[in-house]
Amino acid sequence: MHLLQLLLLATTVSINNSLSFYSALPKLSKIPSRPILVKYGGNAMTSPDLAVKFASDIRHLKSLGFKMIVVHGGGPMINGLLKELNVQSSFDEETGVRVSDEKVVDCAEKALSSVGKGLAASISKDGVMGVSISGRDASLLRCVAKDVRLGNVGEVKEVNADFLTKLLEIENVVPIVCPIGCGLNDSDETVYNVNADTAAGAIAKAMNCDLTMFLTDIKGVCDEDMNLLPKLNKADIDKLIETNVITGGMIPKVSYALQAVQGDGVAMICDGRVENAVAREVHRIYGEGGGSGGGSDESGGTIVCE
Ligand code: X2W
Repeated sequence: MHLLQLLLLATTVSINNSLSFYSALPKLSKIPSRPILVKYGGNAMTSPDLAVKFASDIRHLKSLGFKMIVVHGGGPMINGLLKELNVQSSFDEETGVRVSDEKVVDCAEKALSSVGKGLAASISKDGVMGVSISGRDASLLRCVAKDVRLGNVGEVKEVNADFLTKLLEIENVVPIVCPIGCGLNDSDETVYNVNADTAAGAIAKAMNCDLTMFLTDIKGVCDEDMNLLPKLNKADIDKLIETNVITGGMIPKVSYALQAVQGDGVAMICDGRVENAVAREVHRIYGEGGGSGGGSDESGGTIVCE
């Protein structure tokens, strides 16, 4: 068999595999008119195979009519560039964010921009158009400094939701947002490094998302014995923080998840190491017998609601 025939065969097998995978998922009973936001963290990006499946899930859901928004991180990629360029940086113990002087922000912007362009390219197939935009474009993420001790780390004060809404109105476009922000006022020309969970929470709130998924590298929010907690509301979360069950980096994640669900939407903290996690969960939540208040034991993560 010629190389070209082999390649064609491999492509056909892979297309058929993904078609049969999606057709085996629960049938959808509704497609929300409000957007779905997926926060794709750097730690969930490490396997090329998972990354291909992530892009395929986004295309699949977009083609079904879901309004998809991706907000990406890239912490490990920023670490790599900082090391390569010999730029020193550290993480603040209290908040978990990267202390960011101008040089660090410059590296973060370069590394994140490259991650965003790569994601846009892998999503842009079969008619779907992934468009990578920085939070500085169209003043999408207007920020102030979170704390002078942290340098130019941005706290998002305003989101240009009109611009994102217009992008979503263009057929087949999936906005892919890079968490770099601009100043709150036009006179503030500071470039801000924004934690990607912070950016996702703020965008989800401003866009009134129906579902916000935080893909990470653990199975979800767990108890002391590492059992998954399938569904949590604000009162549960407050109690779990008070009793030191939810600690460290999970505290900001659950607070951004809660920020994202103001209203009747839901958020989900789930394991990005699971193949096709995005499509599986969306089909489960919007599938027959599901519903956005769902969250059964079959869940691949923790549902967070008000
Ligand atoms: C983050 C931005 C990237 C990020 C950073 O510099 O690492 C701050 O900490 P992950 O992969 O989602 O962690 N910014 C201020 O959040 O990426």
